[in-house]
Amino acid sequence: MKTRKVIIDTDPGIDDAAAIAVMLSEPSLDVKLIASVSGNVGIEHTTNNALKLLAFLKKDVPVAKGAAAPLLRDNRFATNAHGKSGMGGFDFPEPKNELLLEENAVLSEYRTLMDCKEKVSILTLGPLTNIALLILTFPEVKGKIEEIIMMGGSTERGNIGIYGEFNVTIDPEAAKIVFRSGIPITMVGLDIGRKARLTVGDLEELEKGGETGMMISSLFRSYDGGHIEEGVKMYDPSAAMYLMEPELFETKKAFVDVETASPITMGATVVDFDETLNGTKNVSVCVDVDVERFRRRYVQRVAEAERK
Ligand SMILES: [Ca+2]
Repeated sequence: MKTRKVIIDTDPGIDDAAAIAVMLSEPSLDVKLIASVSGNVGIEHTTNNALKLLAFLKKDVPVAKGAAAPLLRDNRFATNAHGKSGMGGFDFPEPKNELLLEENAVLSEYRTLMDCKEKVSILTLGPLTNIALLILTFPEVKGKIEEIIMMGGSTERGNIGIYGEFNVTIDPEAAKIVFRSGIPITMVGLDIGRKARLTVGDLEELEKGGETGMMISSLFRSYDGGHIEEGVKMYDPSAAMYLMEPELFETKKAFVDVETASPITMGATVVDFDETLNGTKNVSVCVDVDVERFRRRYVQRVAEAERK
């Protein structure tokens, strides 16, 4: 079977866990590395959460610890949505510490990219600090990256500012470096995750499917203070699903850049579909998702994960 090589750069995080769980059971994917980054919670927690999740899923993927803070700015955590440790709401087994590499995320990503014969796709589920450092430190990796699929940004409004989405706004300079890198990028933004919602009925389906479904449902039931009546917004899982089933999504090319100066629109992704700013179209932007099929496929994938 053809395997597509993938690096996941992530700040687990409840929805990160829900994304990673379905990716590690997808037979066409070969996840070579999970790199942690500071974001939803601090770097010790995000790294530990990745190791706990792998212990729970019984999967052996190397984990590399990444950046402890954004390039220029102070950390701002999302403990209101994800809890103090980032993955509260479920009792995970002890972290699988033997999977933690000695080298940091930037070096580990570099080595993984250079050691693979084929190009590698990178899925980013957190701030882009590691990826910015990677492409500045080792520009030769650009030719080894198939594409970057990013949960980040928004074509509409934000969740940490009026227009600022969390992952981009936490480290806007890093995001700007990545958007300007010339590497093919697909942006799965906040507006897609807000549309692709699981219902309470879907969570009940997940619970019937087995332990992985129970874990994901428990996390989501504690997510964002537990407000699930309007559905669970699937931010990181949308980016993961795009990687595995792009046909569920509609994309449109645009010039995308990041606001890094204005205090009132800090971190806003400026998504120019119409060449107003005369920028080169550098990003394939997700503009729609087939919500019914997305929900069905996600729930199916979690049930399948149980058997792998
Ligand atoms: Ca995340």
